[in-house]
Amino acid sequence: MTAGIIERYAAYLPVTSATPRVTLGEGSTPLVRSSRIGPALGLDQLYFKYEGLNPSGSFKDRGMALATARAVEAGARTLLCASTGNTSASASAYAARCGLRAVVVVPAGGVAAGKLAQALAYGAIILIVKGSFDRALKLVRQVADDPAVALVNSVNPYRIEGQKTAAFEIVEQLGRAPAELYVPVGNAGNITAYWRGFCELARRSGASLPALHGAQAEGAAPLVAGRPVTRPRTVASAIRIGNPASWSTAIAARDESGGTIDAVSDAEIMAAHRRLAREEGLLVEPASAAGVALLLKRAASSAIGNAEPIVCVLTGHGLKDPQALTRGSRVPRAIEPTLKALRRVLG
Ligand code: AN7
Repeated sequence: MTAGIIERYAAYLPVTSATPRVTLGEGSTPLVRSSRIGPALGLDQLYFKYEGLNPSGSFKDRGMALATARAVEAGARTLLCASTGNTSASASAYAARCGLRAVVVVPAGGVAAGKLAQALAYGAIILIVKGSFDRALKLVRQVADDPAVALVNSVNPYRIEGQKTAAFEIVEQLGRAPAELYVPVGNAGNITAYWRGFCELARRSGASLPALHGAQAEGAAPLVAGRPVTRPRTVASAIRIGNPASWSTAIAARDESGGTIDAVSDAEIMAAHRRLAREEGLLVEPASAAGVALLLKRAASSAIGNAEPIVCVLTGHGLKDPQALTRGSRVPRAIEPTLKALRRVLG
């Protein structure tokens, strides 16, 4: 049996022996060495942390396992969140697991089909609001005083604590800390959590610290602009966020690590998305390609030098957003089931 993140990392998490070991088998995701993108960039040690292989298909499951466990321990009956999709899918899954109710608040027209389907299938109550993710988050944050309702957005400190285990795993898998880590940034909980995880390891075992490079979409890049974006726009719906909750900790992660937070265009995101699928066999949703797009951009301007190993975090699975996978492709027509027709294709 695969132990979940609470069981594996209890010593480094805010849990006691009384905290339920809630798990769907999250974490323990593969660190896949690049086979073609790395060599094309002259990078020998480029890796992808494939977080899309978590139980609900995104990195959110790490923090959600812990947030759910602590909610159960505190006697909550409902998990509440605002979401661009993956948090809602994850909260819905863990709520189902524990016999809790999930109430997820999502922006109208702002969630990829697979994620909405997940929340429905897991039995969540879905509230579609006329407004952005930022409005939805502002709304749910107002329900802070009801002990029966646990808010499980990354403003919940257990989300960040659970999520930091991804940094622990990367160091275990590499046998050292990477020199650089690339991660997409939306509400900025993930970059915050990685930095906390790496810093804790450095204190505990003297591991070195990576430079963190956060990628925002050009049309939704408040941390790059230095001010909130009222109408965030990008093909990468997961990171269509204009006013990140973990703003100051993301900036601290950037500055303390000697990294960057930079914007990539939708075209760059979709080009990276395509290369991951076609050159690596790694299917991700558009937001997850943003970190790789930033790596490609920095490599093109020779900003990387010989910093290795490099890890790109692939945050969500490609099947989350089937529409994005088939953009610009033609679905093939049916052929006769004859050898002749097959040979015509094989050449
Ligand atoms: C695939 O689900 O905000 O910077 O509500 O789904 O920690 O927000 C999702 C974010 C990156 C950005 N990649 O992470 C939500 C939500 C994927 C994501 C991010 C998200 P944060």
